[in-house]
Amino acid sequence: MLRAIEEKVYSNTRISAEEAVYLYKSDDVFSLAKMATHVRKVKNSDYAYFVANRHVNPTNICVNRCKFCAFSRSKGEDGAYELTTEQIIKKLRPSKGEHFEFSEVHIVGGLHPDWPFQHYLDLLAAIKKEFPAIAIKAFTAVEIDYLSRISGLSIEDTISELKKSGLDLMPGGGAEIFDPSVRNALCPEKITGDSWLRIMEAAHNAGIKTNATMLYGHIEGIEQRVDHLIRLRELQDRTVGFQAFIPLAYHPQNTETGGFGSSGIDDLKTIAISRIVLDNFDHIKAYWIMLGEKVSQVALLFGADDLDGTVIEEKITHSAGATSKEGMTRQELAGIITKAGRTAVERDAHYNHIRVYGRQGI
Ligand code: V47
Ligand code: SF4
Repeated sequence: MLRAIEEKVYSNTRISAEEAVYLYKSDDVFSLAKMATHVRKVKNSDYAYFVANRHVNPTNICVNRCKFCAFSRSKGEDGAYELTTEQIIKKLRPSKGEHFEFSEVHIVGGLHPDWPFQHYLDLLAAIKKEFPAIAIKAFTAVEIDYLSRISGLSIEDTISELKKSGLDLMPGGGAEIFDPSVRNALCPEKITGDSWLRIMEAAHNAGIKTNATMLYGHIEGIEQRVDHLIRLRELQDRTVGFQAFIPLAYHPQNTETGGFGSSGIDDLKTIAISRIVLDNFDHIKAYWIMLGEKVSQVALLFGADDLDGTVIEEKITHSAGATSKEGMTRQELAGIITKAGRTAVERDAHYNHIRVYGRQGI
């Protein structure tokens, strides 16, 4: 079967779900890396991207309390927090003597029981007013569904109001695993996989590009991962609205789900199989926060073309035991990309090139 799959991949032909399952079950990671590298090269040459971004989580108070999430708290619980709009704005201002400008702010948070829809609109408008050049990538499909329920607006009108206030892009979180049996066991309060896909389709139709994710390494099986990828591929065929796919390596510490998390081999296989299956996605991100710097570097040889960004402050994975740093400088990111043999490119939120680095990472 491997020969038949290789023939398809090297002639830029789509592989089936059964073939993707076969690749997952194979130990031939070298053939996998070679195939994924072929796809990556056709799409992105030797470029490997990063973005000067900052993550902000306005609150960890969440009515959903997913069992794999160590970040969320209930209202009044120890460790629960809420940031004001002013506190968020302050995080985006360069510190004294610094000329650091972010291209992108990534905003996701818990589903707060009391904040009205207007609070979110005001937050977007305040950021846009002070930082018109920063692209706002905010709110997962799960948050959009929640905002639609608290505002009483349709999904389409909710997205349209957020866009009018400054929303540029949406991140890919909340997808987890679409399969209902896994989803019900992990996060019974969360919107279904079908709803997640429907909301992304609405965002794409409104001209908002989004990302897509898959949380792997918990209780799911290989078939359920592949089903997840195929459903993303089908939606992308219709909308071409996804920018990047980001496999999210589950971190088990302090979670109700527990377990051990993924292995390095599983991380690399998942990157490579995503690259091969998602032939209609331009970018596959190796999110260095979750994979660590070294696995992310190797992931660049397994089909990834993007490491995400400077991030600065990361709470979701670090609450669950991540041992990576919380942020990296542009120079550090360019350095690890260059040392992996790729051409480092600082991009903006829309993948326009800002700076192409030389072979020394400078
Ligand atoms: O939606 C929650 C996941 C997501 C855990 O779009 C966990 O550019 C691992 O979506 N272990 C948020 N993951 C992160 C996310 C993301 C990150 C970077 C870039 C982009 C992008 C999106 O993190 C959540 C959930 O799926 N998550 N708990 C955990 N214990
Ligand atoms: Fe809430 Fe998101 Fe954590 Fe689920 S993953 S509990 S929706 S913050």
